[in-house]
Amino acid sequence: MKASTRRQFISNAAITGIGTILSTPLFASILKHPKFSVHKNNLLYPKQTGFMQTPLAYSYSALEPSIDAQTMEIHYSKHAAAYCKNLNEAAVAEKVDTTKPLEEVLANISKYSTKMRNNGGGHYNHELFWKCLTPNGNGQPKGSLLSAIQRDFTSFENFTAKFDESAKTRFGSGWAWLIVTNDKKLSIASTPNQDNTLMDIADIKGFPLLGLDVWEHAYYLKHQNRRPEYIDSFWKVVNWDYVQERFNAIS
Ligand code: MN3
Repeated sequence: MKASTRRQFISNAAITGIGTILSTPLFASILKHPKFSVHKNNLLYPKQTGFMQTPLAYSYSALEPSIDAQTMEIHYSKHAAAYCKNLNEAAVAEKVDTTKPLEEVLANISKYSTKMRNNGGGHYNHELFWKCLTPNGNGQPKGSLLSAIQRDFTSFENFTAKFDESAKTRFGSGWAWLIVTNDKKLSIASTPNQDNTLMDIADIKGFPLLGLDVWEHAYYLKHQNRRPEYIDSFWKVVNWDYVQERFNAIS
């Protein structure tokens, strides 16, 4: 087989593989939705400059006293920046088209390197996390999201209790998630390291609406070993409007 033909064959095979996973209703609806296209969602932007960090919509100190300024600054400008840099290196090495949604890579992450898994997940998770936070958190979801939470967890209090449990019991480093599963139910999941529920290797799969970073780097300066205290603080700064926006995109 000529090199150019082989390249085309490999390329076609890759597209077919992506197509199989993305043909599930959940992923198909996410990727088609204009809010989640690369250029409009402001989550992964802009075209032809790779995967970039979105500027924070608030200052480092804006989430005080729930999350302190020094933690936010180090978390955003060091930890998350490193995931972004390493993701872009992996994207070059593994010939990822960075004009396409990162969700496509994550949905096929078993085909990529560990570096891609750790940093593709790390970048996506943190970009999501910053948007899930706001200094103007009002503590409660509303409308269709609240209805869905009440439908699937009986009450908002039951939901937060289950989410708290998931976040507290994640051993070591990882994330707690509120997700929409393929059968359009809300569910809670937890993933280790920088994995997330979009990944084909995840135990529980679904589209993440809300994520909480429970790595110690996210809370140790202020809350030290008191992860439950950090989780309580998190609820005071959740951006329910953004969570609702993500829910709308796949409802
Ligand atoms: Mn983090």
